[in-house]
Amino acid sequence: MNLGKFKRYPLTFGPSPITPLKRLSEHLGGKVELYAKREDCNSGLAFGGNKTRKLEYLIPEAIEGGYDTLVSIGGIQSNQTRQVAAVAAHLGMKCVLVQENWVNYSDAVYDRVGNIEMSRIMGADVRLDSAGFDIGIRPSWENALADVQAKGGKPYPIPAGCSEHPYGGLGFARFADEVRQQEEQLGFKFDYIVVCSVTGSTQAGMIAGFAVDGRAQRVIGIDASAKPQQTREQILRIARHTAELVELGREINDADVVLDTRFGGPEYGLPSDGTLQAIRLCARLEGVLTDPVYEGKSMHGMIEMVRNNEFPEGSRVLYAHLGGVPAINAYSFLFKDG
Ligand code: 1AC
Repeated sequence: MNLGKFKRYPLTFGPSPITPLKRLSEHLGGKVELYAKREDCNSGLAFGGNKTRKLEYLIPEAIEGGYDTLVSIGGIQSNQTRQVAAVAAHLGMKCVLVQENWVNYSDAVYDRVGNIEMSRIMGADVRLDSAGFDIGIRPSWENALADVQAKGGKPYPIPAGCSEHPYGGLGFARFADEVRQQEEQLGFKFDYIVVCSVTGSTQAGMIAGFAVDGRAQRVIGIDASAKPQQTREQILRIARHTAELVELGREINDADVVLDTRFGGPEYGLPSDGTLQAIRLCARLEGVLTDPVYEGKSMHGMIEMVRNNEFPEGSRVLYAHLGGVPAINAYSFLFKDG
């Protein structure tokens, strides 16, 4: 894999830590060892997260091209937009964020706390839009790009989750290399990697990156879009493109995309009872927080897979914590009793 030919602007602290989830592993019977790779604390920029890792490969183009405004999109509680706002502030750029109405949920202050609150504090121009959930290229975002241009600015386009950006998969291809280096220090290899998927480039990058040592199909995506067909198509397309970019030397095929669709419901952004139970279990056993939109769903998936003996005994499983926790503030009603 040739990642070295791409410029990378460091926004993260360095390799994100891998920590054992010992008490959760024991609680689930002790036959499988669970670990977490902590993208939720990968950077000092507004709590970081998976998008910060992806942005490292987009930002060189934005700087070298003389762009002055980062323009991105997500739901009201988007982690993507919070991380783009942080990077813009860090670099002294302007930031325009389109926040669509992706989630059928309205806690009293849903549009005022958590991610969106932080983006506003960091100075982003936050624009609410009534359009519903869709992970593709959105007219509202194209309008925002045109608006910046019409006002004399030079907008740098960053689509939802960075996913449809040509370099959107590179950050998580590099994640695989980072894991390989950490495995050398740990003295063992992970048998499975569990990751939440919605817009696709996190899993896609991992597929390309772990294909290097034959583990593409060991990346278990847990769908949290509740529209898995679109997510799956996007993962495959981005993984293929990323594999070509990094000169993987082999095609990514349909079988390389493992996307579990059992845990994404009832809708994007709405937790099931299982999601909420998983959030509480992991929080109470490990002091590790997850959220109702992303990591709570992948945590639920991993816990159920252990309970159902879907991982062979003795497996070491790496849970990718992508850093969606700031959204939890917007769901305070669900946790009013803990
Ligand atoms: C959907 C990209 C996504 C976010 O946080 O906005 N994960």
